[in-house]
Amino acid sequence: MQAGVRGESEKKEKGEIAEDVLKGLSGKPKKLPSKYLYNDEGSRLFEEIMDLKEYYPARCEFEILKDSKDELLQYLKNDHEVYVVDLGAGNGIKTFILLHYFHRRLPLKYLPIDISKLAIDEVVQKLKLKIPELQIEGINADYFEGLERLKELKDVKKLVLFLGSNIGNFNIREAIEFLNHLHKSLNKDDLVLLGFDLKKNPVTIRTAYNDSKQITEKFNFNILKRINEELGGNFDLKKFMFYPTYDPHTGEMKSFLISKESQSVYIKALDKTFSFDTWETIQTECSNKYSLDVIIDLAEKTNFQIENNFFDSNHYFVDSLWKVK
Ligand code: AVI
Repeated sequence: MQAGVRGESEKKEKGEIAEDVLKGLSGKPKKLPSKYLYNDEGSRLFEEIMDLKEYYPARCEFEILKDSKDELLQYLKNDHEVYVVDLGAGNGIKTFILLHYFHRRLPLKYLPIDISKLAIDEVVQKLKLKIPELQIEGINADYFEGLERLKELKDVKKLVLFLGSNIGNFNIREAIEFLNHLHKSLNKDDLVLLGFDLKKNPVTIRTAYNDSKQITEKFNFNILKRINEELGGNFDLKKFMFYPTYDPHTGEMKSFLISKESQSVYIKALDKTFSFDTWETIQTECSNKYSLDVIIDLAEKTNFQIENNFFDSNHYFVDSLWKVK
């Protein structure tokens, strides 16, 4: 058995966060990259979100993976070794469904990749206990560093998982750039399973990001806490409000932190003061919701072939299986 965690990402992130915060808070409108929501505290809060009754995507994807694991296996069963690469693995709990089913039926190696070192450490530990015979190598990296790592795996069949509608946090231009990059990191016939949240009743969507326990609010406020802790900011969290809003036409579910008064915030690491007007917004997240037409278009534009679409019983969510052309 092989188990270990590589970690380069966190050091690099320290310099990047200062640069990105400077850019994001200097822009008009103000915007912070959602990847900074996921420090250890943010990743823990995101796990709580996945257990919320309002946050349907996690439940839908569980149902899909449970019901489609055998059909998925059929696409892999003729390969003599398969690497399951889990981009943005989080706690890996959904992937366990597949690993548990696949590992007795296929020679398998599991590569979970996540920006949170804590999440990776936990997933490796948990798997060591649950499936001791599984080969696993945890990688602490962001998506693009993770894709670089894939290029090293030349002669093995890969199934890349990009689940949980993580792709929805990119806009269309970024999604195309990411998928082109992913395509270049893979070989012909490698497979990708992509989770897309679909357009549906707008109330269902908005409620998923405006939960009654206010965990999503805490999750978004964590980005300001992080700036205070890591960059010496003096954001007074009480002077901001959380405001999630869904546009059923574009499919954009956006979350904002809004300044309730005119105020200034000083960030020591940048030696800079940022002013906020009353009701000025900072966008912290955008979670895109898709139609099937857009998914088909994305696959065509990035040179993948759609092999199958696995839906949950409500057709709220789809795990779309793509093959490298
Ligand atoms: C990780 N990502 C796909 C989640 C989403 O739905 O956009 C993050 C999230 N934000 C609030 N709730 C969940």
